[in-house]
Amino acid sequence: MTRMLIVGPAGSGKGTQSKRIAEDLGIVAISTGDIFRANIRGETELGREAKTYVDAGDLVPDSVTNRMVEDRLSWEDARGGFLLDGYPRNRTQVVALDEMLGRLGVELDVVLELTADREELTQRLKRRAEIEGRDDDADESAIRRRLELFESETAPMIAEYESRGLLRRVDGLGEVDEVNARIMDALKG
Ligand code: B4P
Repeated sequence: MTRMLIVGPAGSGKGTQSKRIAEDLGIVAISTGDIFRANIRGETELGREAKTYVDAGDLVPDSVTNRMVEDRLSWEDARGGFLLDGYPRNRTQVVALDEMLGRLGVELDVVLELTADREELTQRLKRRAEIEGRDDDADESAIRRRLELFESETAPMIAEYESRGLLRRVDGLGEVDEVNARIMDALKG
């Protein structure tokens, strides 16, 4: 049974890799970004709440995000393990996740960080904008905002997991298969 997080800046390959890891390990991948986008497309109340933040590359307010994750983690399919993609992203969310896991009586096994340089990240997001048409990828200022927020809000939280001895850092540059092989090695180690 595995309970893990995947963290990294926008474009580092979190979404791409988390689907493959989850399939290999037989656990469910839960992406906060995917849940927001599905709700925006479905024009639900949550989607209406999240849209302006997601489009601008800002973080959706913690109260909304934390509630959504706690609900999702209570589903039956997360009992046997899970891979959280894109959550937590700041200190408040780390504290909230600790509390949620405490209530569920479980602990994290591993936090995987994917790294890549800013130039590569920006290129990947621009390429995806052409293919998938995501508003937050098409807008340069939203890309910049997401990368800045990663540095200011998310990087310090990764340091917290490192000090807990949970962090495995993997180079996200190269072909998708190559990165995946590095991840599987890091998870074995
Ligand atoms: P996310 O959905 O998490 O978006 P992201 O950071 O851009 O990562 P994503 O998973 O999509 O990209 P990936 O690196 O896999 O968040 C979107 C928004 O939702 C946030 O800005 C925020 O507004 C909101 N949000 C989400 N979580 C939140 C939270 N916890 N709190 C508050 N708000 C939250 O891949 C990028 C591209 O690179 C893909 O096109 C892929 O094909 C390509 N790629 C991947 N690996 C590659 C490789 N090895 N080589 C070449 N290209 C590769």
